[in-house]
Amino acid sequence: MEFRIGNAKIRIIRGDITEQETDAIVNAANSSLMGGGGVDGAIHRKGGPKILEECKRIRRTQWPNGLPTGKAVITTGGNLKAKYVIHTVGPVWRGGKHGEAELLADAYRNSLKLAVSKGIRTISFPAISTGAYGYPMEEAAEVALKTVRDFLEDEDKLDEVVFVLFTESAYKVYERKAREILAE
Ligand code: AR6
Repeated sequence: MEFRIGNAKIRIIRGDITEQETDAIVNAANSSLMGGGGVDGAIHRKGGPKILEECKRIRRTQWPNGLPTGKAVITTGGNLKAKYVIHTVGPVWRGGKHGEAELLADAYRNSLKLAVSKGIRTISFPAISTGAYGYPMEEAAEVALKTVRDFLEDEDKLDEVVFVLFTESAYKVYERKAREILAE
């Protein structure tokens, strides 16, 4: 499924983010930047040790106490097809009244800003926070789609944003929400 916002394309696909050939893929990391399960585990496994080395350097030099929720940093893509990995930390779902939506929007927005600042033109996102962090898929999809749409409306330096959904059910939720949110 495909939408156009200004000069940019938004694509929604079912797949594995580690297989994407966009300039960058986004990692749903945790504050430690030392890896984990889900998307994070898959990226480090397939991307190889260079990614972790750079994450360690970022911890030493930039974020000694860990990357705060909603912020983003960038490393090499190592052995991945994508040249870069942008690591961001989504919020843990605590019922929805603890600023989760704003923090999730920050994670998307700061990833996009960092991409533009590095000259990246195509980027893939997983459904940040919707696995181990428990964010409900419907609410997360709404935040993701609206934040990316608003960003692309003000910015012409990105050509393509891909939402990569791992399961059929997640794909279906995004598809339905995208028809509401992205269709003119
Ligand atoms: N490609 C695309 N999507 C995937 C993939 C994949 N290869 N694998 C899982 N998903 P999660 P979070 C989906 O748990 O909720 C890690 O341990 C998955 O179905 O990866 O932000 C980190 O280290 C779900 O919809 O990220 C953190 O500690 C979505 O990706 C913590 O989990 C996100 O699930 C972050 O939790």
